[in-house]
Amino acid sequence: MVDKRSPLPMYYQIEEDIKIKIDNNEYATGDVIPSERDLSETYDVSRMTVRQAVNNLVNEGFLFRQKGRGTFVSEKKIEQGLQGMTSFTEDMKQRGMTASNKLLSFEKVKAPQSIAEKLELSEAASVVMVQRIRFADEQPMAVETTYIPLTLFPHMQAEDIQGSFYQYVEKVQPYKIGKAKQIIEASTANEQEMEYLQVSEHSAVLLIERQSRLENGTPFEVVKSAYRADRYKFISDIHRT
Ligand code: 16G
Repeated sequence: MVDKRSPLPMYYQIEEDIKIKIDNNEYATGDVIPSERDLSETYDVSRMTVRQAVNNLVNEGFLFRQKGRGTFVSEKKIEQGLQGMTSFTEDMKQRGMTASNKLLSFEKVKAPQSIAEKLELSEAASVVMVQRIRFADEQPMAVETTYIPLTLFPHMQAEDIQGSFYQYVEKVQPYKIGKAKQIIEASTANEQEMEYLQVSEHSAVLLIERQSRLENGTPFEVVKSAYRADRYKFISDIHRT
């Protein structure tokens, strides 16, 4: 509940209270939340204050509005740990969801300069460039462009990356995957991402670049992914050293 004597602003307390109700399923995914008028009566505040709280929750992706119908509870975001170097397929399996992919392109091309540098290849070297939409339970979550050195996987075919690439690397080749560097940036979906991720204009996406190495230190992929920010949040444990 909210405390009128608290120094915390009322809109903020209402926001937190609604978040708790979403967390404990009092407001379940897909439910319509009470109207502004009802909420202003419940919390005994002005409609302006309620609107501010609800607007913030809409902007943060906890709620969404539908014209003429009301304000609804969004699906909970997928919480993705940043510790282990897992694959998309493994991440989904661990959550009891089914991963699937739509292969948009599979091409053998000359490595773009920035990619060649990250893969520690000479400029004339060829890479396999793969673009995939990644789905969780048939909902698009991310669109990924993967660059793979052809020298490491000279026989790679489109079918090999139809499923899990990491499985192909570890079981089929087999190589041992070692470690990666990952960079996360905020952005808004471009036209292609809007189409592939089925999100509207100005939707937030998380751009992630992963540069991965085999256990022996050889770079084996550079992956540029755009994850839906309304469906994903990334979590890490940190220690004060
Ligand atoms: C994840 C990785 C990506 C990797 C892929 C392999 C991030 C940000 N990216 O999507 O770098 O290539 O998993 O998944 O986590 P797969 O084995 O299911 O194809």
